[in-house]
Amino acid sequence: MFTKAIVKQPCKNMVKGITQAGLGIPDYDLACRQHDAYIKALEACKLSVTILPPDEAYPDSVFIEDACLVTSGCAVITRPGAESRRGEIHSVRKAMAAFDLPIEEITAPGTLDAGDIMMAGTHFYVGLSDRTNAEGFAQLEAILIRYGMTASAVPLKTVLHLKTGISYLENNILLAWGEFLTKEEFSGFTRVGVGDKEAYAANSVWINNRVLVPAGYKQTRDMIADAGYATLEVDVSEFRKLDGGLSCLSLRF
Ligand code: CIR
Repeated sequence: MFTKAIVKQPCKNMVKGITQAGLGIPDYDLACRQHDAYIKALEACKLSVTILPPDEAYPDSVFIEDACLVTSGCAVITRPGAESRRGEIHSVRKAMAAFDLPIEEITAPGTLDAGDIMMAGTHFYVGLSDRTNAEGFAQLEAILIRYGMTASAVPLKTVLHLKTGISYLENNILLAWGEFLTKEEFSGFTRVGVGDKEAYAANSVWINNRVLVPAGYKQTRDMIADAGYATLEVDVSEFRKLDGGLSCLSLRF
């Protein structure tokens, strides 16, 4: 179970964030309202939410998940793969210091975006992507082993981040789209398959037996409900315009 979350408010410069979505420029005011509703959804899942102020120096900093992996044994400050995002780690490191967890760090030449990391119990699947390199993975694995956890690398083909296409819903259930429907390393899980039209909803978030699902993806929401979960829809259309999903908007621990 999770008890806490950390989020970072969107900054006006989010309109200059990195994107390949081709869905247009996000509406900042609407993004702020959606972010407020996202925080309420986390609170509805019984999380106590720490809200960090916006930082205009980093257009993508609202996607706080990429800057830190929080586990039960330690927090790992990452080294984001995109140059423009490297400095996002400073405010996250400062915020993490308020919690009672040892803080570890990924160093050069390693790169790691925590959106590439999927936690399944004490095992962590790590996507090797344009943002996360083999050195970043090796450093993370060495850290996790010291805390009694394990990791394995998953080379990615089509997605930005591992969790763009796959989410662990606990109870051995995976929500999976595209390349993740057939990958051998996930064959031991029950896979709930997301169709191409709803690919964005493959990034849904399990929190304390509820699952946050992006608004507007009815088929996926119904499949998650059929798997036995209470679902909570959250509209994140403005963050989707920057290739960001539901999980990217918070650290949960
Ligand atoms: C980026 O390209 O880095 C941001 N515009 C989106 C990051 C999304 N984060 C995630 O999937 N974990």
